[in-house]
Amino acid sequence: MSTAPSEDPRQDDPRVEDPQREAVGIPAIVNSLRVVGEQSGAKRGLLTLVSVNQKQGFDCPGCAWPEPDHRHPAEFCENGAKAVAEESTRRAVTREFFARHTVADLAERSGYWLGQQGRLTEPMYLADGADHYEPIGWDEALGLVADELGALDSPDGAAFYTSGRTSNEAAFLYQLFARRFGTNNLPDCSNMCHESSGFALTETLGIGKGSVLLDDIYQADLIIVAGQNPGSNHPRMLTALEKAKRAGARIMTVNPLPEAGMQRFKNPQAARGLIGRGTQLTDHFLQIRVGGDLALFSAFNRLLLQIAEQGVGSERAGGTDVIDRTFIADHTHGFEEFAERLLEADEETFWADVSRASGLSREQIDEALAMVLASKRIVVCWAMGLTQHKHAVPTIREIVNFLLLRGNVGRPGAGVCPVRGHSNVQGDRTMGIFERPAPEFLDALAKEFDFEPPREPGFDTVDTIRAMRDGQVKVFFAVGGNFVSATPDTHVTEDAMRRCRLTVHVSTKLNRSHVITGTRALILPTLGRTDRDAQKGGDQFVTVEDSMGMVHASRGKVAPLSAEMRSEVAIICGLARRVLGADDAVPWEDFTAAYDRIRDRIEHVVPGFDSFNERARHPGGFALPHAPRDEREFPTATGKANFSVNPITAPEVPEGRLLLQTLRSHDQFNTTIYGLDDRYRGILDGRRVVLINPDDCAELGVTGGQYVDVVSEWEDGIDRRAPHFKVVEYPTTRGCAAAYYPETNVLVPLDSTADVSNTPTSKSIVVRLEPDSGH
Ligand SMILES: Nc1nc2c(c(=O)[nH]1)N[C@H]1C(S)=C(S)[C@@H](COP(=O)(O)OP(=O)(O)OC[C@H]3O[C@@H](n4cnc5c(=O)[nH]c(N)nc54)[C@H](O)[C@@H]3O)O[C@H]1N2
Ligand SMILES: Nc1nc2c(c(=O)[nH]1)N[C@H]1C(S)=C(S)[C@@H](COP(=O)(O)OP(=O)(O)OC[C@H]3O[C@@H](n4cnc5c(=O)[nH]c(N)nc54)[C@H](O)[C@@H]3O)O[C@H]1N2
Ligand SMILES: [Mo]
Repeated sequence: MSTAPSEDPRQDDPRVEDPQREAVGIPAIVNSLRVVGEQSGAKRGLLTLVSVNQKQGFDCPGCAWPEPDHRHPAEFCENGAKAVAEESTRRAVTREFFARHTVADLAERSGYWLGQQGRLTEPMYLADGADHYEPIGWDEALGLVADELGALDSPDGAAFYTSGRTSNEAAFLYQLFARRFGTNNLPDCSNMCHESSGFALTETLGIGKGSVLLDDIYQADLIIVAGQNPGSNHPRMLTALEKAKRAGARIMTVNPLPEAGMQRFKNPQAARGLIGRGTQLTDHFLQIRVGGDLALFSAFNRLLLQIAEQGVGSERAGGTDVIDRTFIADHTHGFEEFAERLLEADEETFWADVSRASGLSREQIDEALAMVLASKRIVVCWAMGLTQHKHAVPTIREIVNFLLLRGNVGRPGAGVCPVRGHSNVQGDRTMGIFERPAPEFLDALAKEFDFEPPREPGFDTVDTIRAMRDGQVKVFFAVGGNFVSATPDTHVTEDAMRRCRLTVHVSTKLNRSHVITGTRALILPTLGRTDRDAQKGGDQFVTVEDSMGMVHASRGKVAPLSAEMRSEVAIICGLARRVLGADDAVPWEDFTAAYDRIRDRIEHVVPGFDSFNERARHPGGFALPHAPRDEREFPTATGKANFSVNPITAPEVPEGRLLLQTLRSHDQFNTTIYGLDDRYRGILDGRRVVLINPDDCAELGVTGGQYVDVVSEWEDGIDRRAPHFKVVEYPTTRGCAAAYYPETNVLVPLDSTADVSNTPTSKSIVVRLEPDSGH
């Protein structure tokens, strides 16, 4: 196996082939078995794989796509298999490993190499001025964190980060601990991910989550997949889309890239997928400009309003009313203002704006609209292609307008479907991991645990980086994740981390955040989703919530690699006791002994968790209530679903520049690199590529195969440079480019964030190309 051993960009030399036109099928199966065999050994690997997503098994640690009710014996995908293999690996990072490698040496290695070293197996400590991490006992380690936290002037001098693999039980206790300690500084990966969806949906529908269940996907007439690459990032979604198509749905895909997964799908769980031609998924592909979705949905909405104005019976309306006036009158607010403002501009100005922002022709949009008009039940799915822009929140609000116009919320086969990333990122938020908690949540927490939680909003991810940079936050504590590699402006963030007095990571695998440290640092090894979790009260299970609000149990099966690894719950409870003292009234030890006791408390605090312990044991779990979906009730400020006014805007790109989006390859899970291939896009054996339209290459005077530096431009006038990227001539939209994250995070300015949600604009960065600087 080739492992690029160092951070040195010059060692990366990818090969380029033609992109593929279909996804999954036999190559994916072969690839998953290979990866699992390499990491875990054939037997442990297979034992693990057969338990993934089974009703008595563990939740796949990969993405948040839900499990169908009738499970296939192999309810996992190639990338789920890789996620499982990464976690259940037999490779171990031991004290000898840390004795062999200085921290400076590890900081020179690639993230890929670090991850490949295996599971972390005992607590390690980096003392002030030391070159090496050294073993430390759990008591001493937790005592050290307690001392540093105790020495802060204010609880707000600490930040407690969460990544989305944390279980509901651990997340609930973690936020309880942070708030009893006295801060709402609970940044999480959501801040960089679906925060824009959360804000837009809360404001318009009253709940920041999706409004569809899997059955709605199966019953839809039209599914619009915008800004998402499910073939790599939510592969089991392709099975659901295939099932929907077989039931008569049509699929519209909106993306600057023709992603293989959305073209032809060969279902690995069905014989026809192995030997047949597979299923053509996309019926209509809108190859949009990066950042053009607000313009596209505004165009749909204006056309719908115009047809509606022409009246029932007009030819284009097909004899029926194209908007659902009863639904609008009974359930929504703000329709008149929305309609008036959208119809305000004259035709010419409006369509010029749409064309400039979206790059789409009027014909393409009309063709798409015909599909909309032909569909009674519409679901819109989206992911990072929509959320990581300056105007992400208005874009998603406009999608809500689009669905509300035809009453496509709160009835079968229709609704909003933000497709979440990490397997429990949605659950963590439900459990109160949020820097801006709702007052009702804090009230319930206060009552249950008899204390006064802080009410001031805390720092989100971007504000945490600023606060570390400015010396306000001095202790950084993370449950999961890889903060320095996932966040923007890598050099700024790394300097900010180095300014901390103490950085602590509760982690399964080694990553860059362990080697870019504060004055002192700790690595605390934890059990993952696949590991058996034995406590005083016997083997424990945890629960997670998927992207559709289904909560279910997850039971680890694999014997942990070392007795020194502790569960997240045990670590958080141990820390809470040390920090809050022997007198603290919360029974932290009891919680560790039996997680049922945590679930009893969650039931008292979080709505929708009645009889939690009983229902968590139901095979398949239970659905959380969702008032808009279940009752067409909208718990917003107006008590109705809110239409909103979202003037068209799109990123401005000066002459000779490109608009860069940073995305995932097929062989990674966020900052965890599984391998160096992006099979569907035809990129092999390397990652430093920049995909550019051949016509743009010609105009910019570069050719495929040539190496360039990518330099971003931002209003602060600082040039941020990502050196040594191979140009790949690729069928992306004119004026746009694409390259992988995290290599390109150096290009994303810390201050370039989405309005309202403060999410870094990882999908729209203005860049220029310069000759390869060779370093
Ligand atoms: N195997 C695997 N699974 C994963 C992950 C992983 O890294 N690996 N990550 C998990 C996480 S945390 C998340 S959040 C999800 C991410 O899932 P995705 O959002 O699918 O991930 P990205 O690779 O960021 O892909 C963004 C997609 O949006 C498109 N796009 C970019 N800009 C625009 C735009 O302006 N408009 C439109 N319409 N499209 C655009 C890109 O071309 C690409 O197809 O996946 C989760 N699942
Ligand atoms: N430029 C750019 N930047 C981005 C994005 C982008 O599209 N472009 N996407 C953003 C998105 S959507 C997200 S969600 C973030 C992701 O940000 P993070 O969630 O911070 O990053 P991950 O890479 O998912 O974290 C991986 C690490 O988590 C640890 N880990 C894995 N499983 C477990 C577990 O069960 N328990 C514990 N305690 N630790 C575990 C391992 O040590 C592993 O190294 O990145 C964001 N950053
Ligand atoms: Mo994410």
